[in-house]
Order: sequence, then C-alpha cells, then structure tokens
Amino acid sequence: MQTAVVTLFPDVVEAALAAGVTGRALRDLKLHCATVNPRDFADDRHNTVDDRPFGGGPGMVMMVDPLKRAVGAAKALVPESAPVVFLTPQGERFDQRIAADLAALPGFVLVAARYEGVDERFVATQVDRELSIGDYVLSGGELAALVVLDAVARVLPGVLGNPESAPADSYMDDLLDCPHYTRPEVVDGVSAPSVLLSGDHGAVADWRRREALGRTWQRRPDMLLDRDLTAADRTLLADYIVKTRLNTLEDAHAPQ
Ligand code: 4F9
Repeated sequence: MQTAVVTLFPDVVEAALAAGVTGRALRDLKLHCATVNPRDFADDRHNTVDDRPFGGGPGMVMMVDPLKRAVGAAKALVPESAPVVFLTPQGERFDQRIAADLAALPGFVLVAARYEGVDERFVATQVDRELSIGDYVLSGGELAALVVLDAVARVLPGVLGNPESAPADSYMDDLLDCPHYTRPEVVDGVSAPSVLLSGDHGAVADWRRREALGRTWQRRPDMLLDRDLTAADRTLLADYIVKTRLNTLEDAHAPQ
C-alpha cells in the first residue's frame, strides 16, 4: 500500500505513524507513507501557502497553487490510479467499510489542510473524494488523516495476522465488541464471568457473541436496523434481552 499525506506538519504525521501497529506495518513494508509539504511548493520568499479570504472575514484560506503542486508531487509517489482524498467535516463519514475499501486500493493521497479552509477551486479540480471522521472541527486535517491511515493499516493483508490474500473480515465486524477480562479473577470483589474460565470454547464463543449482540442492541440499535440476524443470533440476542429485563426487575425490587 503506497500512500502520501500532503501536510504543513509532516513531522507530526511521521511521528504518529512510527508508533504501534502503523509503525510495524511501515517497517514490514506492508505500508508506505510519504509526506509532502505544500510550503516547499510556495513561490515567494516567505513560502506563503495561505491568503485572506475574498469577501472578508476572519482566518486565512489555503491558496490553490502550492497545494496543487504538492498534490502533483504526492501523486508521483503513489500508483497511477491512487485517488486524492481530502479530509474535511464536509466529507462523507468515514467508517470501517470505507477503511476496507481504501485498504483494497494500491494506494491513495490524503490532503490535510490548515487555516479556515482551502480555496474551493482546489477541491473541485484536484480532489476525488472528501472524507469526514466526525462532526467536529479540528485545527487541521492531520489527525483525521492519521485516523484513516491507522484504520486502513489495521486491515491490510499481513498486518495484525490478517491473511495475505482474501478480504479481511471478521465474525464480529459489524457489531460492538464484547467485554474483555484478564487476571486477577476477582477485582474489588467483582469476579470475571465464570464461563470465560470454564475451558468450554463453544460456551465462550456463545457468551462473546451474545454480549456483542446485546451491547450493540443497547448502545447502537442503529447498527442492527436493516440487518437480518441469523436464527442463532436472534436466539442469543433474545437471551440477552431477557437477562437484561430480569436484572432491571431485580434492581427495581432490591431493598434500598
Ligand atoms: C476533517 C474534521 C475530517 C473532521 C479538518 C479541520 C476535519 C477537519 N473530519 N477539521 N480541518
């Protein structure tokens, strides 16, 4: 996977990528990420990349030309077909499906902007796709670009024990995670669920699936809409719901 990030803060992007899973993916050559700084493509002696907005108002706008030249340089470092992706709150919401789609490409260019925004003519002519990581405003696109790169790196073949071929998709992919426990068995009087210590692998798998389904139903019911659960999943979720109702009843009748 050949990627490039266009950013005024290449050191920040490189330092963040060097840690953890992305760092290992880079060292193992499963992922490559170049950085290109638009400031290196400015054409005045101050290396100016921004200017005052037409129509007035606060803040500055990134100029087309340095950005356009930086994207041109970035495109030369990635495969021909690599799309240019701009990180912006105005973009399509990034999710695991988009991470998997990007991971299946030979590469892509991410553009992280600073200031109040970029000249719209840059977006119109140079950008293939706009992505948002959520409804909040950041000080720049770098953290959003790093979120995208991290999520993509995690699903690349050969990273985190993913199979070298065939799409990376796991059994629990479209559900919230089940709870996790480790030693000691009892913490402040609270025991880990006994099934996890039973050695019964089938019972453990059922418990995890029931918890994943139940937590998704409780916390993110939207993730279960328009989705056909298997008969086995429906039974597990029904068990979870009954258990939850019984707990609620017990709580309601517990002495104060
Ligand atoms: C980009 C916010 C993507 C959310 C870029 C300021 C951004 C962002 N998702 N905020 N620059």
